[in-house]
Amino acid sequence: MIIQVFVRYAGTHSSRRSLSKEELRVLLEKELPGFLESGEDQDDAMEKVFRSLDSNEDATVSFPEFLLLVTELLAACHKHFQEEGAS
Ligand SMILES: [Ca+2]
Repeated sequence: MIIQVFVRYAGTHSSRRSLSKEELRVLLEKELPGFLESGEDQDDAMEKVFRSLDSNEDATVSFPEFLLLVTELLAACHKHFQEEGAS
């Protein structure tokens, strides 16, 4: 499922095997509404997310780089549910 999401958005421009900054933005907006705060800070937030994911600094996010985001999100969700269960 994660692969399908990646391929669907990666294929809209340029290379099908990586996400440009614009493709990542669209993916986050469509699949994770609320992940990026709306408003003036959105560009900054997007820039930070993109740079933190693009570890080899080639200005695209490859699938392994994208998985880092997914891993972080899953870890955050898991932590959230653990805390809910503990209270
Ligand atoms: Ca990269």
